[in-house]
Amino acid sequence: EKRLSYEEKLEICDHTVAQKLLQIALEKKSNLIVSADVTTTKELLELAEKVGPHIVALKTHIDILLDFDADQTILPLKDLAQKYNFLIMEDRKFADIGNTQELQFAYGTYKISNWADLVTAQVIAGYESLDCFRNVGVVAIIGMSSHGNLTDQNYRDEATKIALSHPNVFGGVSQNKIPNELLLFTPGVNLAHTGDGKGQQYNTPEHAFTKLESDFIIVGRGIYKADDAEQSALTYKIAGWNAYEASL
Ligand code: UP6
Repeated sequence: EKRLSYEEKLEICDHTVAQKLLQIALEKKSNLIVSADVTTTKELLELAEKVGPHIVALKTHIDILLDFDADQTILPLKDLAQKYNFLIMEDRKFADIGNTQELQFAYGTYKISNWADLVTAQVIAGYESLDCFRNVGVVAIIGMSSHGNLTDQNYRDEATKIALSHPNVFGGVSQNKIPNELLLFTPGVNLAHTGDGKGQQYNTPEHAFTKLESDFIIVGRGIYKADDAEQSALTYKIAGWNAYEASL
């Protein structure tokens, strides 16, 4: 299979969230998603303000915030998303039966269904566990970046079948190629390090686009830990876009 451009992906990925991400990518000439793994609302909003112009989506782990408050956290974040034209991707990695996921998605402190444009979900609980994510786009966890993970080829093949067949799913997180009908999101990207001493394994944007034919890179510490997060976001944005163009 030939590596498809974002324009070509627009023709075959018809989920509305996939369409939005691809359109933003083309408008901003960016395939960068920043992982905002910070623990206060202030840091989250400051980061979003700095990197907003350069990204297609901001990825959150909303449950690591010490001071989450729907009005103080989500309303200003939504404003920034609109101002800078990016989507909000909650990296919840749901991994339970459908009924429990439905509750985790819409209830509790975070009420993710009220604000996330897309969420990540494991597919370990099977096809029907994904039925509850109706008003959102799902990125299925197909393969993980960490050392010693259990997502071997057989697991990934079975996970890919679920991702391809479920109408709520439009993409996958993986460190391997996935079919063209899905958008591929690749975390574990860092230009300065090969690991974090805690199992994370890093590759370069070139690896993601050329070897994996990825569509979007996800960068956390490479950007939010940098002295100048905005400059670093720009560096990864340019590296990601150049690597994408070189891979065509
Ligand atoms: N993430 C991975 N690997 C996966 C799936 N998700 O690293 O296989 C997520 C992590 C983190 C981000 O939960 O939020 O991507 C990577 O951050 P980093 O760039 O700081 O390592």
